[in-house]
Parts: sequence; C-alpha cells; structure tokens
Amino acid sequence: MHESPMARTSAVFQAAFGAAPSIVVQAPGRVNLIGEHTDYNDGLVLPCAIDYRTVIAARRRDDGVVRVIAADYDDAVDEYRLDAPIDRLDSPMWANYVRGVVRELVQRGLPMSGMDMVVAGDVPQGAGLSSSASLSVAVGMLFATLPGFEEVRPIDIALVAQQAENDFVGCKCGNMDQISSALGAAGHALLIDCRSLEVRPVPIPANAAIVILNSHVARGLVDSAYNARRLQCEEAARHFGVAALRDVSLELLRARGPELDPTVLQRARHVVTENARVLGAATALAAGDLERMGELMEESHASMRDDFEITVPAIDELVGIVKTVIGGAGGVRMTGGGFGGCVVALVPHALVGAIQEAVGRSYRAPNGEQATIYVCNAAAGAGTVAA
Ligand code: GAF
Repeated sequence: MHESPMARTSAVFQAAFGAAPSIVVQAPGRVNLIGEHTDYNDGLVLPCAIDYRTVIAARRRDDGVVRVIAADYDDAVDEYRLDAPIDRLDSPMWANYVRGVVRELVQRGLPMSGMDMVVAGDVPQGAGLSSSASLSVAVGMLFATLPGFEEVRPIDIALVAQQAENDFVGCKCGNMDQISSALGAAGHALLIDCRSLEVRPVPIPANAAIVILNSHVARGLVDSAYNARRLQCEEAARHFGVAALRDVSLELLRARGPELDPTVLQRARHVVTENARVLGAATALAAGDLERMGELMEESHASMRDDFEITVPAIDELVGIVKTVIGGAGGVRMTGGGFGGCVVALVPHALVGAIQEAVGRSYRAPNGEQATIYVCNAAAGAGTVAA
C-alpha cells in the first residue's frame, strides 16, 4: 500500500493479465476553498483539484466483458457484460461507482468496448475530498479514449459521473466534485458556475499553501442529512417562487425570508450569502489578498456552523486551533459536505510548520486520533498518463 497508485495499478495489471496496460488514466480528488452546498442550488463554488488521485490501468477487450480489479481492496474483482443489464450491487460500493458510469455511457448509446481495468487511488476515503467522484470521473475518462468518443468533452464526463452517482449509486450530490476532477487546472482554483457550467481558473497566489487537515471524525448520517438539507433548500426556493436559491438576492431574502420556517430560512440564508462570498473570494484570490480570503472563509465557516448546521464540535475546534496560529494572515474553514471530514486552510507557506505543531499538540478526534495534515498543490484535471 505504500507505492504510488500508478505503480500499484501497473504491477497488479501485469500480474493479473500477464501484460502491461495499454491505457492509464488518472482523475484527482478536490478540496473546496469556499462555496459549500451551493452547487445543487445552481450556485457558485471555488474548489481546486488536488494532487491525490484515482488511477486506472487498462486495456480494451473484444468480447464485451468489463473486468475490474480493485487494488486497494485486496484485488477484489467485479465482472459483467456490456450487452446484459448492469445492476446495482448491495456491496462493494467501489464497484457501483464503476458500474454506474459504464451503464450511463451504454445508455447514452456511446460505442463502448469491453475493458480490463485495475483501479487504485490515494485520495483519502470518507474524508470529504471526493474520492468517489475521482473514481467515477476516471472511469469516464478511460472510456472517452475509445474511438467514437471524440465529441465527448471533459465537462460531459463530469456530468455523466454526476448522473451515475445520482441515479445509480443513490447520492443526490451536485456537480462540483465531478467538474473539479474533470477540469482542474494546475496552480489554480476553479470558479464554477454550477448552472451555466462556465468554469474560470483563478490562480492560487504563489505565497499560499493549501493545507488540508483530516479531522478523523467519521462522517455519520451523511447521506440522510445531506438530502434533508437539499429538500430544505428546495422548499425555500419554492417559497420565493424561483427555480433555485441561486435566484434569490440578499434583498429578497431580507424581505420575504421571515415568512419561512426559521430553520428553512437559516438554510436559505447560508446559500444566498455563500454565493456572494464565493464571488468575493474569487476576486480576493486573483488579487493575492489572503487576508480578505481569510475573512470570507471565516464567515463561510460560521454560516455552515450556525445557519446550515453541518459542522461538528471537533471540526469547529480544529478550525479554532488553526485560526489561533494564522490570525488574519490567511483562511480556514470546514470543506466538503460536512458532519466531519476535513478542514482546509489557505495560508502563507511560512505558517505551515506552526499549524502542524499546534494541531499536533492540541487536537484529538473524539476517538483519540490526531489530525492528518496534507499540504497539497492545485492539480490538473483528469486525463491519460503515460502507460
Ligand atoms: C458533497 C457533494 F457531493 C457536492 O456536490 C457538494 O454539494 C458538497 O458536498 C457540499 O458543497 O461533496
């Protein structure tokens, strides 16, 4: 488990199939700098792809069989035919992420081919860094190398991956994670308009380090709580008579928000104010203004804690420890769907050591674990790599 996913997939492929793979693709995980739970409200987000990824080593086969080996799960195998119904399994979930994308591509009438694949990755799982989206996007990217897929763009792969996750896997996620993985740009965050699908790369300032801190708080009840938030946002949008909360201005929120159930108003307030913060953050980031970025990240965290109610005490504590170290010199907030997972900090490089020291000294998860800290680079999106 210590070698890179590239080395692992190639070695397992060689051992299983007696040949080197002819295609290798990768798709990164992502960290969201700001813009949480705005994607499924047709809103704005500012994530970046990270240099942790899912890799698939593969070769075509002519008999219509898809055979998948999961190198991270004791080389477990899943096998099925393209010309027979592809059903969802009770487990393992990794197999469903692959099956969902394959089935979606078949249903869209694309010229599919059988495939031998070995999958491995180093995106921390269950941490809110989109390991599942990176797997789905990698599968799409792999089949997109086939003849007949020339018209399929990375954004299409992202939307196929999202659809598979919504309809096949059963998680009603938005499109941020898949778009980040498919369209990431090295050294840049992406300002994504989740309605128009316009994507604008925003450079990460040269003096800024992206630090991800895994709280090791298990993300309990994630799906039900996520779906409940989604329903509350839809209820609020109906109240305002708009297609999505994206269409609600701060003025409209102030004028007609008080008619809402107080909890639903809180949810709507988070989304409306978060969209405004994303725009401000994109401007601050482009100007290299880490102090302003820090203010917006602090407001975002408070909004997730108090209005959207998706943080947990250990995450708030971790954010507080980092904040004590960085003061106003950068930003820190919870990142991802919530209820545990990771915290992201965008800080001057010079502060990384002090953050590591303070977190190591002061933070313990409820189960006694220390936080794991990843200092990341903003990475390029999914694509083929030399086999
Ligand atoms: C999860 C979802 F998959 C995303 O679509 C997004 O809604 C995020 O939570 C919250 O911003 O990662």
